[in-house]
This record gives sequence, C-alpha cells and structure tokens, in this order.
Amino acid sequence: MTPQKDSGNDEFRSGFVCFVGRPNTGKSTLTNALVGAKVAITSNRPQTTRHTIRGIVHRDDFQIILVDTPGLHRPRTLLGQRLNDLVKDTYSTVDVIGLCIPADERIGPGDRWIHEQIRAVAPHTTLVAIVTKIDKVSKERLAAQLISVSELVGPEAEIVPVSATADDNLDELINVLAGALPPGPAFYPDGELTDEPEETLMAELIREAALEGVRDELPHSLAVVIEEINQREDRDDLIDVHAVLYVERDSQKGIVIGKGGARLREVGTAARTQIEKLLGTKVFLDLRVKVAKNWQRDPKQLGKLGF
Ligand SMILES: Nc1nc2c(ncn2[C@@H]2O[C@H](COP(=O)(O)OP(=O)(O)OP(=O)(O)O)[C@@H](O)[C@H]2O)c(=O)[nH]1
Ligand SMILES: [Mg+2]
Repeated sequence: MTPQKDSGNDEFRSGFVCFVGRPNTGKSTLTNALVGAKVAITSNRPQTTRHTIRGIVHRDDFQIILVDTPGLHRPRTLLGQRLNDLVKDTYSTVDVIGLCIPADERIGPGDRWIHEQIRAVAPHTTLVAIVTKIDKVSKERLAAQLISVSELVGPEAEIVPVSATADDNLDELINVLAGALPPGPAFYPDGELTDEPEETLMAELIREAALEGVRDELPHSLAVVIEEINQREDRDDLIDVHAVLYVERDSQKGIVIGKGGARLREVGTAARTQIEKLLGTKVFLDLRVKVAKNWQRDPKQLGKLGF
C-alpha cells in the first residue's frame, strides 16, 4: 500500500509548551537538552531564570517552541512578584504546560500552589507532569515519587520521568509534547534555536559565570547590563564588549570583585570563553561592577534593568 501523504496523521504540528515549577527544578537544563544548545543559563542557585526564554525543537513533522520560565514561589520582593505575573501570563498562551517536579525532593506546598494556579488560570490546557533529575534517585524512590506526582496532578495528566544531564527518556518527552500539539505551520525557520537576542545571551552568560560560587542572598542581587558592543577598528576578528555587573550593596561589590580583582577576572575569563563560542569570534570583555541600591524592590531601577 502506498502511504497517503495527505492523511490527517501526516499533518505538520506546531505549538508552544511552557515549563513551570519551583526554582531549581531543572527547567532550563531540560530546555537546553531538548533544544540541543545552550539557550538558557543554569545554576544550582534558585531563581536563576528571570525572563521567559524560547527554545525551539525542530523535527521533520513538528516544531515545539519551548518556553522556559522563572521558578515560581511565594514572592518576597517586587522582582519576585513581577516574575510570578510573567509566568501566569504565559500559562494562558501555550498549548501544553510541563510541570517540572524533581525526583529527589518531596512534593510540598510550593508544588501544590503552582498546580492550583495552573488549574485556575488554564483549566483546559494539556498538563504534562515532568519528573526531573531521575539520575539522582534509586528506582524505588522514583516509583514512589511517580505515585506522589500522580496524586498531585490527577489521572488525566501524563507523567514523564527524565534526566536532562544523563540524557534519559528525553525522546519520549519530546514525543509526548509533540503529540499534544495542534496541526499548524512552523513558527521559526529551520535551524533557529532561540529568539533571545545575542545581547541578552551575552548578559546572561556573564551572570551565569558570576553566580558560580557566590552564596546567600548575593545571587538574587546580581544583574548584568551590556552597555556597548563594538567591532575593534582594523580587526575583523575581535569584538569589544562592555558590561556592567550590578549588585545591591557596597559590601557585595567587594565580594564580586574579590581580593585584588581576582574573582572578577575569573568571572570575566569564564564569561568571555562562552561569549566567544556564541559569537564565533575573539572577544575583549570589559566588566565593571556598580551598585544599584536595592534594585529588586525599586520599580524605577527594575525598569532600567529590564524588568
Ligand atoms: N543530577 C541532575 N542535575 C540536574 C538535572 N537537571 C538540572 N540539574 C541541576 O539542577 C540545578 C538547577 O537547574 P536549572 O536548570 O538552573 O533549574 P531551573 O528550574 O531552571 O531553576 P530556576 O531558573 O532558578 O527556576 C543545576 O545545578 C543543574 O545542573 C538532571 O537531570 N540531573
Ligand atoms: Mg531556569
């Protein structure tokens, strides 16, 4: 029998899938793994992601636009409030919601709160529960977690266990997500992996490098702004990038800069390597540190920093 090209089953599918969950549950790591490129920065500090990031999964018969979102929690600052509102806006505009719950942490009030919010804002949207980081637990513990997750999300939601870092069951997740998409055209041209502007990616790579190794409240206080990008005169292989790392207090400035500037140099080297990979040319990275007093709680400063 010859295959029927125009039967409904062959129709191209496309749509939007957003990943939501508590901070640090592996949403951005999963986004990168499914896209096959680093489109979102990741760290073991909660609240790494601060804006929605689109990553695109291209296949012959479908296109998934993944929307990675900031981790959700009860907000304590104006920044936290804005991030939560942003995620809630996202719920109502996607075809599928992927609720990320780590395999190695008990389901808590935070997960229940997010599930209630999803059901209140988008009661009819397909919900897929994604159990992340399964490489961290035994088979027995995973089995118990899958039961707890099914109790949380109810019988109609599919549950997919995955490990983004060990590349476990990612194809199955892609199939489940694609299967829930409506027929539709490709929204992005082949090969386009994100809609993040290069400038944003650069700022994020600097923030990722700066997050490495800092503790307590400092990760939340960091923000990065790219001030200028210039092609070096007489050199077509060198780009100058001038960036400012903002902190909230004078005391934090010293921590970020380090003894004799040692830490800032480390951050600069790590970020430059990543930015060179991104741009495919050599980069001179000029990093300065400035204080923007309590910017997380100040509407004016938040605006300036792009929130
Ligand atoms: N072992 C293991 N670690 C993982 C996996 N996925 C993510 N992680 C780690 O978990 C931490 C958090 O990962 P992120 O992807 O930044 O988490 P997130 O949910 O995007 O966090 P926010 O943006 O803060 O909400 C990082 O240290 C990751 O390396 C996984 O599959 N296995
Ligand atoms: Mg993230």
